Amino acid sequence: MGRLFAVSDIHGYGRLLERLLDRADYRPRQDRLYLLGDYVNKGPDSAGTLDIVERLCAAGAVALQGNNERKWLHQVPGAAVADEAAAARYRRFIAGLPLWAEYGPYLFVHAGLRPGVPLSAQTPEDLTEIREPFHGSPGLHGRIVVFGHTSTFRFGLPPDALWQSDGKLGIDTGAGHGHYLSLVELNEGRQWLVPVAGPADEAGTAGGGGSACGAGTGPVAVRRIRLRLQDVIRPVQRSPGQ
Ligand SMILES: [Mn+2]
Repeated sequence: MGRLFAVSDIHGYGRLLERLLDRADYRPRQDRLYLLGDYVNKGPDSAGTLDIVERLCAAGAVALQGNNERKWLHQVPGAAVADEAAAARYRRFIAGLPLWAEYGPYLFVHAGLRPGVPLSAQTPEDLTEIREPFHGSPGLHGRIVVFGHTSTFRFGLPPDALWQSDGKLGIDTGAGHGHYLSLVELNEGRQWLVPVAGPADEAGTAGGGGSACGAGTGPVAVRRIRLRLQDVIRPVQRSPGQ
């Protein structure tokens, strides 16, 4: 059986994502990879990161829209792309990305869910921007919502830690705020993380060269993580049709 990976809030550090996938020995034919949005803005190379995300999707990964991609649907920052043709191409790619995805008991989404509202009735703003009342809401029966958008340091945790609560797993370790980019493997419970080099560059740079694409000199760390998901997963495995 392949492994199940998730990553969120890459924010222009596509090169760091490639380093993490390489260190984790990600194999697109056997493994599953969910990218939870916010590929662009804040970091060094938004366009180059979208190129990487597009390649990963072509090889089988699933990428969701984040709120920063939705900003690009309205206006692509001129400094981030080579020309209007490139901007149009990125907008088309972003427009084709889903707002959520599910696999087994896992529901992947950029920001979270509005409590009490069926998935089909959630608005794009709910799914890509919500913080509270999602974080404090009771878990969905038999589901684990894997999300980003709110960096875990905002929950009072060390910036490299994942956030876990009732049926929820927050995996944004703050690359967009000068902290860490994390790749999480959900079956065995493992986290690959790398510090982003220096403070974020708000403007972003045109893609193509790649040398500024978050090359990062920091070491990649890997750690076992104890995911408190077993009690949530078990009811799903017993129910028919899953
Ligand atoms: Mn976001």
